[in-house]
Amino acid sequence: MKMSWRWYGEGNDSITLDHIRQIPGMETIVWSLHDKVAGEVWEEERIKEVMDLIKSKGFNGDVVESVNVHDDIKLGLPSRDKYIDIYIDTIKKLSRAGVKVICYNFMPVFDWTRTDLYKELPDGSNALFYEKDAITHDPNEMAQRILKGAGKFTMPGWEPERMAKLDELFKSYEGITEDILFGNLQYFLERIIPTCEEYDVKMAIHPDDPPWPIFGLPRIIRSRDHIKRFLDLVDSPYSGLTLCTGSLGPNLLNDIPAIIREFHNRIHFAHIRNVKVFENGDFIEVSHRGKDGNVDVYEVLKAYHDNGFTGYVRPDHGRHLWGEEKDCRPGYGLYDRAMGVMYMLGVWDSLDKFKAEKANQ
Ligand code: DNO
Ligand code: MN
Repeated sequence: MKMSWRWYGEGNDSITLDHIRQIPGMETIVWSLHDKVAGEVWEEERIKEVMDLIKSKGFNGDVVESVNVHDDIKLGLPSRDKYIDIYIDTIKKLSRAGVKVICYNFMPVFDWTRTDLYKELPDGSNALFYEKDAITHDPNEMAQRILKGAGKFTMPGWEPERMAKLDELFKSYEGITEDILFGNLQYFLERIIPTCEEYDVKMAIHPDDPPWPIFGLPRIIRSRDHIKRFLDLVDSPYSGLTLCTGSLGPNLLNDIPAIIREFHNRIHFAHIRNVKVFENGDFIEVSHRGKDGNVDVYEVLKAYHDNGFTGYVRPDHGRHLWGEEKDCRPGYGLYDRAMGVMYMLGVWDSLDKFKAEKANQ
């Protein structure tokens, strides 16, 4: 596996490339042009600028998270072709700059959804929290809560301009069922995957977070069966997965190690994060240590290791520690994610050793 770190860019992240350089084992910076809204053209010079900066610090910039998909594509509107053409243009430009994997999602309206960005844990740290009952309220209220919590940072999927038009957006999704959304996703993939094959860029869809429908909106990447249905839409290795344990984890019926073992050939990017699920269905993000939550991170890593996984992996969200929430993006502080990296490397190195010892016996 290749260890990676999501970085929001110069001046847009409290963490610098110089900080990231000091985390052991770090090879890849996961980046994006975060000022671009879905459907906007990405200029070649801007791409080169970021890639040059990343390389100047000794990393590669192989993974982009995300190139966001315009709502018209998800809705299947006639204007989708124009936006798909722009998407294809971006894939070609990213390929020319050396990018290997593009992470994206197909969640209607919202990206990951939480009801509280700073819920205190018993040890005094705080983390992203999802309260099941709070979500039945007005989505506008939810959006305001998130925007307020994010402070000076704009969060992908929660852009204030989009949130201002929330009622309109919700209206346009009326009547969009799971089947229709799958159909629109298939249309998108059938148009882009030939370019991905030609330009050697792998697409990696991110699961829906949380893994169930919210506010009456369908969510289609949320279980083993949904993933299977997705992979069958376009049966090419270039149409693959970002397997996010924190997104699938809140549904305890999702056997994540089994999903990894079944679909490892199509997983290009692994997001690893732990969640603690409460009896009433609420959940909170916790440390990467398996024992701290409901995701057995050891078994997750073992499933990858047993299958010789060589893709990219990153710590996903982390808790906010030692007061860092005052100046970091929600879920994207330095300390907990850095400890998560060390936990994962520790498990991985041990698995390597066990394997070597076994081979020598
Ligand atoms: C949380 C994050 C997501 C992810 C997007 C990809 O799990 O990994 O916000 O970046 O859904 O498009
Ligand atoms: Mn994720």
